Amino acid sequence: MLYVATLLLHCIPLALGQYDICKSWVTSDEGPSWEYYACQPKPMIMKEYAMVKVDPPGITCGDPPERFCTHENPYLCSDECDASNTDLAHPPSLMFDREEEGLATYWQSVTWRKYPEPLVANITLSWNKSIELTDDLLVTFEYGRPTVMMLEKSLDYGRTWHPYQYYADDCMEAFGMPSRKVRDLSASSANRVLCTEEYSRWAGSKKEKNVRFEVRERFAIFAGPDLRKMENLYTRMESNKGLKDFFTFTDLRLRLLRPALGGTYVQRENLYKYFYAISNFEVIARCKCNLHANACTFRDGGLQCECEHNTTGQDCGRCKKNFRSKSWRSGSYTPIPHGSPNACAAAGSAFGNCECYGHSNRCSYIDFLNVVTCVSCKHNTRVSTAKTVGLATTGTSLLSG
Ligand SMILES: *[C@@H]1O[C@H](CO)[C@@H](O)[C@H](O)[C@H]1NC(C)=O
Ligand SMILES: *[C@@H]1O[C@H](CO)[C@@H](O)[C@H](O)[C@H]1NC(C)=O
Ligand SMILES: *[C@@H]1O[C@H](CO)[C@@H](O)[C@H](O)[C@H]1NC(C)=O
Ligand SMILES: [Ca+2]
Repeated sequence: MLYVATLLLHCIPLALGQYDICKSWVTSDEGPSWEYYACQPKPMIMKEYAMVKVDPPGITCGDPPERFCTHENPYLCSDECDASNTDLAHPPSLMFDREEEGLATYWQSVTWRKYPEPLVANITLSWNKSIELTDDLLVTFEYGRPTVMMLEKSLDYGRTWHPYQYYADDCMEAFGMPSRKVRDLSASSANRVLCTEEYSRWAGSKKEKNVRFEVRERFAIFAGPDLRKMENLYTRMESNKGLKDFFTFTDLRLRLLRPALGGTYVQRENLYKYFYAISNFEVIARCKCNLHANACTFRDGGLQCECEHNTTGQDCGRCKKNFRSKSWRSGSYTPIPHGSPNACAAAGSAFGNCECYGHSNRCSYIDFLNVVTCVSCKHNTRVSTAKTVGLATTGTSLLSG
C-alpha cells in the first residue's frame, strides 16, 4: 500500500508543469525519503486582490452629475454620469469586476471641461506583496485610448516608483524618446524601459480598445515564439537578477496624461467628449515566494506564500525559527528540470560535508562564527586546515583566513 502511494507521488512531478511541487516522497536504495525541489505558485488573476486608489480626488465622474459626448457622436450628448445613481455611476471598482457578456462596466473620469489645464489621473494598484508577471498586462479603454500615458511600478510597497513603459501617439513629442517595439528587443535589452506608439493612435473608439504591457513577447526572446522553452528563460533569470526583477513589483501605477482626441486636435467648443473610461485592468501574475512555495493564499486581508523548505515570511524570505537564519537563500531554477530548493538548515546541524584530510571525523556547526567545520581535530592540526565541501555561503571565510 505504502509502496503504491510512493510510486504515485513520484510520478506527479513528471505530469505537472515545471516547479509545481516543492517535495515528493521517493524511494531509493537507502529507503524512502523526501526529495525537495524549487517550486513556485501558479499564476493568479491579481486584479481580484488589488487595493485601488484613483487620484486626484474628484477625478471620478458623477459628483456633481455630468453629461458627456463621444467622438463618434460629438453633438448628441445624451449620456450621463451620476455617482448617486447605481445605473449611471462609474466607480473605480468597475475596472476590476468580471465582465459579463454584453455591456462593459467601466470607471470613468470627469470630462476635460477645465481645458487647457491638463486632464490627468493616477490609478494605483497595491498588493502589499511582491508578485511576478506571467502574462501581458492588459488595460481596456472604452471611448478611445489615451494619447499620452505611462506605466510605473514600485518594488517597495509604494515608497519609490520607476517607469515601466511609456505610451504616446508621438513618443518624441511627449517624452523625448524614440518609439520602439518590444519585438525588436534582444536578449541583452529584454528588460529595457521603452516608449511605444502602438497603442495610442486613433483607430476608432470601438476598434482598438486594448493597451498592453508586453510580457509574453519579452519571454519569447528566450523561450521561443510559443514559449515552449521556458527553461531557457528560467536559466537566464537565474544568471541575470535584473531580468527577474523586471517582471516583479508590489504596486503598479497607470498615469493617464492626455485623453483620446479622436484623431484630431482638441476642439475647445466641445470638451465633453474628452475623458478616460477603463472597463478592465487585467494583471496575471504569481506570488513571489523565492521558489520556496507552490501555493499562495489570501488570508488576513493579504496574499501570503505557503512556505516550504523550512522558510517563513510573506515571500518565504527568511528561515523559520530554530533554523539558522544565515543559511537562507532563494531557491534556484537551476539545474533544470527540478532546480535547487536551497532549504534552511536546522540550527546545530551539520550543513554540507567537511573534508578533514583524515585529521577528524567530526563536522559541526559553530554557532557564534556561523560556520560549519571540522572539530576535535587530531594530529596537532587546527580548524583552519580543514575544508568544507558542498557549502557555498558559510564556513569559507574562517577556513581561507
Ligand atoms: C501621480 O503620480 C506621480 C508619481 O508617480 C506624482 O508625481 C503625481 O503628482 C501624481 N498625480 C496625481 C494627479 O496624483
Ligand atoms: C501588509 O502585509 C503585512 C505582512 O503580511 C501586514 O503586516 C500589513 O498589515 C499589511 N499592510 C496593509 C496596509 O495591509
Ligand atoms: C525542515 O525541518 C524538518 C524538521 O527539522 C525536517 O524534517 C525537514 O527535512 C526539513 N525540510 C527541509 C526541506 O530541509
Ligand atoms: Ca468592468
